[in-house]
Amino acid sequence: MSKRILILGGDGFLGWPTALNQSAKGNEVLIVDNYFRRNTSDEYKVNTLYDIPKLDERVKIWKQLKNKSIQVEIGDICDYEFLLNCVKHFKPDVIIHYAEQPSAPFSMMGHKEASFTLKNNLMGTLNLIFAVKEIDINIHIVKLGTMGEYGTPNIDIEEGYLQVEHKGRNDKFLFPRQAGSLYHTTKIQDTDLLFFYVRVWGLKVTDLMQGPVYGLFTDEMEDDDDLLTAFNYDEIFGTVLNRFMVQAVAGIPLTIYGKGGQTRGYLNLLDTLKCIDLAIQNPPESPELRILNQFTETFTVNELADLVIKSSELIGLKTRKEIVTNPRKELEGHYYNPSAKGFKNLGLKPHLLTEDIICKILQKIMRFKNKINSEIIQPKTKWT
Ligand code: USQ
Repeated sequence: MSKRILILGGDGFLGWPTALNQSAKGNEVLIVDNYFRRNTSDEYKVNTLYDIPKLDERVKIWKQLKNKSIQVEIGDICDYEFLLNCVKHFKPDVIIHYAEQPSAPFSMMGHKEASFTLKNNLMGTLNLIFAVKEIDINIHIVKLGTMGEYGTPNIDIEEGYLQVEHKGRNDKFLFPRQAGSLYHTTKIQDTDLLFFYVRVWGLKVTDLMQGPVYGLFTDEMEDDDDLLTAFNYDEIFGTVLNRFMVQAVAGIPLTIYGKGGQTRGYLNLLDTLKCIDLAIQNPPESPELRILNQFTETFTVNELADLVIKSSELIGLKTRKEIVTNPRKELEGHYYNPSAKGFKNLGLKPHLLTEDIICKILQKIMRFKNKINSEIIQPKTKWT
């Protein structure tokens, strides 16, 4: 049965492909976005790999190609009346919340960026909670959290919760969290807000602890370049593997921050779409903060760089690693063993990272090689 899906932040790297994917599946989609990423990319001169048309134009192209409509509302979810009206009129079954400032480096640039990140992320989440309470408490909130909420503890990372035995007694708590940036801290605070209102009002929430996402391909974006999603490779908004692939194409050495032993859980953009769909298909039946870890495999930064170098060679590109002083404050070698059973149990069949996949993405990036701005690659934003 078709569902009504409201996507907050539907113009972004993940929001746009999610909108197309859910529309292709026959669901009714409304995108809400305030163009934060486009405006900020312009302001900080860190533009995406290629220009993308605005949403009204992109949904027209989608309609022409697939005869499916996607609705669009441009506005800021920190404006409560605006968000409330969107929820009231669209009557969603599910709200997917991507509408946050998503960059760790951005949040560490200075007071202006830190306070924006804090206000934007927490106020957006609070407004969403109140809008759901006011319109329909049964709306399923699918919230994008991050694996970075857990940090890099020296024990196995469970999915959301930890059973603790203390002085002969037992209880279940949210897994201890230790963020590595102000951005990650706001995600922890989002989780706390959601957990509080699940307990007092009975919300139904799926909080997805997602690792860094890579990729550029989804079935729905293949027919027209104007349907491609925003692709950042700069030091502020680009994530590590996407950055390495652009660096390989541009012939710039791969920027390893410090020792390169930092381990994270990664996933292909295709698997993000599948995880979101599995979350939508399997809502919590009663009030719950359900937490799922959303990644498919773990790599160190060095392992990622080696894979990119090997894959580049296969298509005649030459690149190498270069150690740069780590601009961040983080462990550069550590234990990392997170669980990811939840999505496996729901039926996720991952697209694992192979040389073949990297070559395909590299070849796509090569089409835009002359647009790469090498000025925006080296890290400038320092944690301390
Ligand atoms: N790194 C490098 N070289 C680079 C860029 C990054 O060595 O050129 C290292 C970083 O120091 C870090 C690791 O690669 O140890 C991952 O960095 P990243 O920029 O790919 O990821 P991060 O800043 O943690 O944030 C990204 C997304 C964020 C999401 C998060 C998931 O921007 O929205 O929440 O990945 S996670 O990392 O699991 O918290």
